[in-house]
Amino acid sequence: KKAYDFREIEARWLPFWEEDGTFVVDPADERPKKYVCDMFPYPSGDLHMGHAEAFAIGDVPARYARLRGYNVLHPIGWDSFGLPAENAAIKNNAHPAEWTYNNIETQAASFKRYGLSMDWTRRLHTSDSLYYRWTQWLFLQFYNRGLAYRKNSPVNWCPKDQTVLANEQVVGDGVCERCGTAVTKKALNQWYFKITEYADRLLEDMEQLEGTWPERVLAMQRNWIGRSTGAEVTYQIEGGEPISVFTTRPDTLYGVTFMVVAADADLALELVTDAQRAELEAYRDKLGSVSEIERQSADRERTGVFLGRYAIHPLTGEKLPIWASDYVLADYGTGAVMGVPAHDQRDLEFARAMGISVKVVVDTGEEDPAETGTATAGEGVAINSPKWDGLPKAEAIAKSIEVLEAEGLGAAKVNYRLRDWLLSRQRFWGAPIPIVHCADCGEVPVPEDQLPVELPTDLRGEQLSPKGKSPLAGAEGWVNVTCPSCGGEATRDTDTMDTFVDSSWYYLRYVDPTNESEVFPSEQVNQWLPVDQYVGGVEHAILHLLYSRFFTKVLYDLGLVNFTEPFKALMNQGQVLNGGKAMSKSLGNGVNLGEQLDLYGVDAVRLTMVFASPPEDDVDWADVSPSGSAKFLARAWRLAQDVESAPGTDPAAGSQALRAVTHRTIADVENLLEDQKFNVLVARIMELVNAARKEIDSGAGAADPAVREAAEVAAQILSLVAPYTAEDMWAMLGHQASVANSSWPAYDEALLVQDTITAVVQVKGKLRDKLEVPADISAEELEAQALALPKIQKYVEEDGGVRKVIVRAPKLVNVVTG
Ligand code: ANZ
Ligand code: ZN
Repeated sequence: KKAYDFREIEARWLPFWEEDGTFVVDPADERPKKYVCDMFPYPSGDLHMGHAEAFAIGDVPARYARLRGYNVLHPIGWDSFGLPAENAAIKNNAHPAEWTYNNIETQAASFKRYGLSMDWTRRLHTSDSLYYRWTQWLFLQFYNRGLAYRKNSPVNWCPKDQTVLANEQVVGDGVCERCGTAVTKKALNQWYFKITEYADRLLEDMEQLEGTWPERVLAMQRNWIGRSTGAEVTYQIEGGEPISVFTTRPDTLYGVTFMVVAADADLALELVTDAQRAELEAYRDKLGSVSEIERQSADRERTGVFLGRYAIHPLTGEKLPIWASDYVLADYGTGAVMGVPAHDQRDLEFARAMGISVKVVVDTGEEDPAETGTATAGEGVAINSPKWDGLPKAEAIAKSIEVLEAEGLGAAKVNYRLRDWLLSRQRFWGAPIPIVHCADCGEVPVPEDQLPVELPTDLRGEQLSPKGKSPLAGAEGWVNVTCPSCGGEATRDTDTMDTFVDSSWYYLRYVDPTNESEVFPSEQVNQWLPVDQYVGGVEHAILHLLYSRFFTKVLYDLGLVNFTEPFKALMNQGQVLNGGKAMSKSLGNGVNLGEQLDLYGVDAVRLTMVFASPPEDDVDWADVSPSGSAKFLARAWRLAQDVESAPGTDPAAGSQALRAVTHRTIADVENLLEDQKFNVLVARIMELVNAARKEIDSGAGAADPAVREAAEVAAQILSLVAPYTAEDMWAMLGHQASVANSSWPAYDEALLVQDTITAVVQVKGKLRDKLEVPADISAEELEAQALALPKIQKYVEEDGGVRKVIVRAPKLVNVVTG
């Protein structure tokens, strides 16, 4: 008999799937639809262990849905714009397209080898003009609705990448998400999407995701949107225009002893007196290099400049000194804060540093903050607050708002931490922003019939290096155009879009990726979407997922889709570690995926990934055994090989014990798939294979029809994780078509109730032991099992051996001795 040879098996089945079109969606297929989507890859080099894990996991629900009779869409594409291609092009004096499409081909070959159940005919690349033409078209729809606009303001700037960054791309303690360089601020004219207009809907619609998205992702989104309720209060300024502040604690109004404005905001310049101007400017000069997170951090030394001006307390008429400091952010609330040192820690630190008085207006039962240095921010009762003295916090807040509104001093207000999405980048390898700037007409959208605005193909190497403005500005032939509106001289916008714009809508495009006449066919999109199962890393918990949710809502408002959330269910796979640490070049603990595949085979690597832990947990490659997986696969495969020649007869005629295991396995695996416990599922196939092997060895051999049944079920379940081996088993078992398109085995309810009963075993009429046996056990079998019990053997021996055995199956055995 031939041995299990994964190389030979892979070489046979890979071309089969391709020729068979096993995973290609048939548009005429009328069965119910399921859309399983993996977050698409970025084409950096070849596939790595992280891809191997994520895609092995994502293939499980896709293949399961297929077996359950759904018409499954499981597509793949590439997120192929972005900086690394540009950096490679600069280094190699090439065009970013070369690096990008070479890598895509390499990855595509690896993905195919990996045996994923994907429809390769729907492949897309966001850097194809066929795709980005529609990214540009979408930008124009946003623009026409007033959801895309340009403004000049201080933005996050990465000095290394020489480009702006969205707030979401500033991570850790204020560094560039991509290169780790400390992010600075720079005043620039940039394009934004008005995501803030959707803040409430982004929050409310999370209701649809409750229970099907990981709770921590929802929490991160909620926190990022950061809804705060409170009040806006207006202060009169001596010798100046009134200013408003946002506060979550209007009940502390009587405790205000100063005001602070963001030092980097224009407001500071407007308020400062001539005498203080030089000091303020010196302070502002130092600010540029300090990150926002650092500025806000609790243990930072409080610094600031007195502006020489005073605000008037709206209720008491007291004079409040106005300061500028870096702990107040220019773009949150109104960029100005009422300082309540007794009840806000940062205000307290500032007041103590500047010698400003502290006034307690809430009695929390704690000691005086001015002495302890700890602000009392918790529950308490209002004191020293004539208009709401004695009220507990919540009531005091309500009352204070009532007073403010009645006296025209302020109003209730909701604030969001969420900022508009800064989408323009001063980089080359992205979708050009389809706007033309004309001296006479201003901003002019490129007419839709002139899309795409294609990237020039002649810029290479050094011409792409970052110079603080887009390399596109240097392509004169490209930049200079006639104004679509007046026909006069005009220039193209030279910025490109953040790649997160590309990835905010690709899952819609998979429905019809080569469509040249529309962004997507709404009717079909409404049939396929929302995506039933989305799979990807938790690193996208905010950025990509928030942006995609925003896009979907805008598309809904545009009447292009009939749903408001793009991803019905979300699964976040863990990371692949090695020795407890993320694999990385610097640690030298990287594992090469290609080598693992060569060594153990695709199925063994896939099985190892799925078996190692529940999908959402990390996999530590140092703790797993791909060679163990390979051995198991060989064992499973041999099972089919042994059964191969045996005739297929009614399994009901076979071993009932094995049938019970098989059917229990099917039923349990259904639940495990439902609960996404894919690792336990692998353990259950192993048990099934072992039970079948035992039956071959001890029972009626491979000819037992129950063994064939077990082998078939094992192949079908195994096809979810180890498709090559499963396919080969299925063929050996005599099937013509792919196991992937067989149907999920139905379990027999009657076989699940394992009717057992407790039999008592007596020696000379005395109870000596008990036995758990099937209710339909035969008298012979019961007698044999009873006599085999060690305790019984001991008594029998002491009493002079067996004289006679009385059996009342299934309940009683009495051994008469002597
Ligand atoms: C007075 C006060 C008293 C405050 C008190 C808090 C406690 P969240 O929850 O994040 O919305 N604040 C307002 N605008 C700010 C800005 N641009 N930069 C820094 N801080 C700002 O926080 C709102 C609170 O943060 C506001 O309520 C304000 O301080 C401060 F016992 O006003 B509070
Ligand atoms: Zn014009």
